[in-house]
Amino acid sequence: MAEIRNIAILTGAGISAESGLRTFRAEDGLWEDYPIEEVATPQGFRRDPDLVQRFYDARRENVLAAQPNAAHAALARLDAEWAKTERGELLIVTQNIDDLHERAGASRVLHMHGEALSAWCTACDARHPWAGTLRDGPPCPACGAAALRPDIVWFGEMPYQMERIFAALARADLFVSIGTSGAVYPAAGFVQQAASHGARTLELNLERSQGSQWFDESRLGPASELVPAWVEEVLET
Ligand code: BJW
Repeated sequence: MAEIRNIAILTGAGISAESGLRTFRAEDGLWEDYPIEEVATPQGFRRDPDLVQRFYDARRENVLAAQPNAAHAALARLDAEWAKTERGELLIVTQNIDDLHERAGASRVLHMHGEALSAWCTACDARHPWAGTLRDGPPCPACGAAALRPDIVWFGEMPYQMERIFAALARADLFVSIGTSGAVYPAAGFVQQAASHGARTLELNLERSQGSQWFDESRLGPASELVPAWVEEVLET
């Protein structure tokens, strides 16, 4: 195996499933109860802000009640060990809006689809840490306007920090995708981006994702088992 220096990791809802947070596209997934176009688009928010605020108020509560699992802990360990050895860069790009990577102790985490525990003021553009509800229209702590929305990237909106992500993918020797279905772009295209720059690509998932054919290797099983085993392997190289 070629020497691994730079690692880019993409995580999705599957890594938090064993922490009790629902995924989106499973038979019992979130989109079964809440149509995507109603709760995860700017048009849906304009049509029925109360429904969307209630949906994310409930998601925020679930996030606060959840605890990191063994997969989050293993990635946090890898993050810390990789920094200590100074072998190269590491970035965890998560599509998840929960803060379980951070609570497990990871520090190099980028939330490309936003964060449940953040509110964004559409009047003054300020962002605020937010643990409470938004459905009652609280004032923005910066400008006072009742214009706070969840700090979430909905369909048709630009995911956060794409330049930083593409730079990390271009430098990666190893790209690992964990617990994501590969149904949503641009994240679904990261495997091809990384491979086009020469990275080895690995997916860790309960079942094959939609883009499984693009990976050099797929390992199937629960993240709480696959991720700690893979981290152990990488740290031994
Ligand atoms: C386990 C497990 C266990 C379970 N262990 N594994 C036509 C073609 C191509 C693209 C488009 C198109 N029409 C529109 C688009 C673009 C659109 C898009 O991709 N649409 C698709 C539906 C086709 N994308 C966008 O609009 C994005 N913006 C954009 O593209 O801007 C333009 C741009 C241009 C150029 C460069 C960059 C940008 C924005 C997407 C926003 C997504 N937002 C959401 C909701 C907000 C967050 C929230 O509420 O939480 O983000 S949608 C939802 O899906 C959420 C997730 O982050 C995202 C991905 O889901 P994920 O994580 O993969 O979950 P699941 O449920 O799908 O899969 C779980 C997986 O885990 C499964 O595989 C299980 O097997 C596995 N699993 N238990 C291991 N224990």
